[in-house]
Amino acid sequence: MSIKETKYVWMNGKFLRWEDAKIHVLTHTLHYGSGVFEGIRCYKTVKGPAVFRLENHIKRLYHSAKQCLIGIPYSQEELCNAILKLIKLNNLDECYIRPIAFRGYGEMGLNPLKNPVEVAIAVWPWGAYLGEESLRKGVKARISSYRRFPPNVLPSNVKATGMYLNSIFAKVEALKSGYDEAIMLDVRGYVSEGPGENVFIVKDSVLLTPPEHASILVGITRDSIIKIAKNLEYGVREEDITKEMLYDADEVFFTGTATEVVPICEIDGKKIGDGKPGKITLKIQSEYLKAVRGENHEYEDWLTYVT
Ligand code: PPE
Repeated sequence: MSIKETKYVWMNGKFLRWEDAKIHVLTHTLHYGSGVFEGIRCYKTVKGPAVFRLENHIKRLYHSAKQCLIGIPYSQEELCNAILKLIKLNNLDECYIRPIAFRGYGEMGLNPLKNPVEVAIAVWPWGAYLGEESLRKGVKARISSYRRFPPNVLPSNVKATGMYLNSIFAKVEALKSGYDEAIMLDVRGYVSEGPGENVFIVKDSVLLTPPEHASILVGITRDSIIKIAKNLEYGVREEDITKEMLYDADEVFFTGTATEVVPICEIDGKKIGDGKPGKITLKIQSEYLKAVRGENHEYEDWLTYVT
């Protein structure tokens, strides 16, 4: 699905027309994956558009930037305000928000430190990440032949552009072999995450999700789901999950900003539970979708209203 263009992009402190937000072909990050980014969603609510967990996402962007020695020349507050203003200028009710900080044009070679840091934010309407029917009907996943990189290769909790080649390999392999999405294991052989999603399993009404040491990006949706599940009085544990536990689970689902909450009905041709979206998954999905749209006051703190 091609990108739905909007009117303005924020770039290095200015609101530019969409078509003018351009970079040179020798931009450092294009060659070496040296940038950092975020994925955030804004939802329509009765009080106008609201950005979900904006501060948490911007905080993680600065965490990623610090790990990559990228000094973002704006405060977190300035970027938050730029996002809110950009949504307003583009007149959007609901959108995906993509801030990126990258190394621009200057020198070539692997030392990025002399290249200028550039920052851009784009917003556009982006529908269901795993397909329109994925939330209701669920998806089929395969265990990837690509492992998630261990911490002595790359830090999984840093959302850097170059990291996503690992995700792209896993994603394309899954699609080419007839599945909707991949599930990657860590180098120890325990379940890690999807190319752009965290994974949960449900067994005997308890939720399990891989811990930080399983080479995951510690998702903000994952954190929201843990809180929602606890409030619904389900047990939640962060612990290592084997492939066997995955196949044997009552329910399995993906979480992520773009994905939201998507049931996984089949893995490697094996049905999960009865092969239909699980009851607990759907309950949690519905609570999540209410929370992001401001329909559950318990989670009001997670919303930043555009107006
Ligand atoms: N793991 C990975 C590798 C990942 O990229 C994401 C988000 C998550 C887990 C879930 O994190 P969170 O969004 O904080 O719950 N992936 C983003 C980018 C996807 C893309 O294709 O681009 C997203 O969901 O916005």
